[in-house]
Amino acid sequence: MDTMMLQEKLVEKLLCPRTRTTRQKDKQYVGFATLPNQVHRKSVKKGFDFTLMVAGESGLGKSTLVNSLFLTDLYKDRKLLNAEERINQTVEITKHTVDIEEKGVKLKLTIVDTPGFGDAVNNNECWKPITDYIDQQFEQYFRDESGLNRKNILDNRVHCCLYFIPPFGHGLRPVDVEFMKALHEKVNIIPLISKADCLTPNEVKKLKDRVRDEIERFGIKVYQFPECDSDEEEEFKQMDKELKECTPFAVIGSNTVVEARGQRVRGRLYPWGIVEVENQSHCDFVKLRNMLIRSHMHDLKDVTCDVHYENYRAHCIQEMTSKLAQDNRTDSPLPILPLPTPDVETERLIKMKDEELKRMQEMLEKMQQQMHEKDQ
Ligand SMILES: Nc1nc2c(ncn2[C@@H]2O[C@H](COP(=O)(O)OP(=O)(O)OP(=O)(O)O)[C@@H](O)[C@H]2O)c(=O)[nH]1
Ligand SMILES: [Mg+2]
Repeated sequence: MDTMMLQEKLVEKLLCPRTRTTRQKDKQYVGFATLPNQVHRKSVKKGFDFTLMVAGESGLGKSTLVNSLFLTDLYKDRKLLNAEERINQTVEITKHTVDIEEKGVKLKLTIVDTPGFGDAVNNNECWKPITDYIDQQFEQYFRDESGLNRKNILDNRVHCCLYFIPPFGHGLRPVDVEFMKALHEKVNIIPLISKADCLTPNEVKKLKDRVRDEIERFGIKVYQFPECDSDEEEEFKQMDKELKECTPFAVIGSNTVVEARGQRVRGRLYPWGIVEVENQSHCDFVKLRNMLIRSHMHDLKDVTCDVHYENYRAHCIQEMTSKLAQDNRTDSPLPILPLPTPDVETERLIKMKDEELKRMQEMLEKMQQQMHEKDQ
């Protein structure tokens, strides 16, 4: 070995004694096995977000329930309206955001509370402000996604809508059917039987059966719980089965804490006893909360993104392309004037836009082809 080589070896050893071993290791171990951890760490650091909407007739306990759901007083500044003000109340959608942290995991929860319908004499198209709101969020996302700054998009799309059914009737009313049908292509609907403390267990069962039948009969597409994998543990399978059988969840809400069995619990105090919101033999509140937060949040977000938003996007692209085709067909009566030469930056932006449009066009063609294949 000549002096040059010896010197090189010495320098390598002195400067980075661990380099060789690391390199040798790298040969057998690329390191991507840590990717799930990295993704997990990144999302934990960034936090999770979820947008939940409530809808249904006025006075069914929507605001009370969302307040009970996340153990936060969303409405501490709420001013109670007197009867006169209630009559004049206009439909106004309010958005509350709460940051919840549990064991270092952050959740940014957005609640979209919609004042209930039924206050106005004419309830025709009472779902319109709600469908418009959902569409606006899709539109905003679509704009941001097609724009140039795609990195920091604020996602305000509604991931789930809890639809409140009154406990008093004999099932769904025509307005419930119409309302849910107006929403079902746009958002994941989870129907709830509200104020379940008004019903006996037998009545709850009867009403649930009836609502389930009617949902099927009227072709309302409510959120479908995903099938449980066959290799899941028995306990998990059982829980999943119980959850599905429990729908539509019968819920009770309360913003007051009462004393029951020597403990302070969220409940409603009546002259004949106490109904506890979180007692599983009193209502399905805990099942609903677990489902939303623990087990199905990701699926609700995935369905929003992959089904509802994709439908919206495909519709938009279709409209854009047909407008483009129409514009191309109409002969321009204007004389063609020489255009000023765009600068480099403008040219770059135009090129990017063109590529984006081309990608959309290709996607649209692919979707149309898939739809065509499905129809055959
Ligand atoms: N019995 C019973 N009453 C409830 C329940 N949840 C709420 N309430 C009561 O029902 C009334 C209306 O509750 P809200 O939460 O304001 O109803 P809402 O659906 O938000 O009403 P709007 O905002 O007008 O659409 C209040 O007096 C609540 O205390 C429940 O589970 N059972
Ligand atoms: Mg309310």
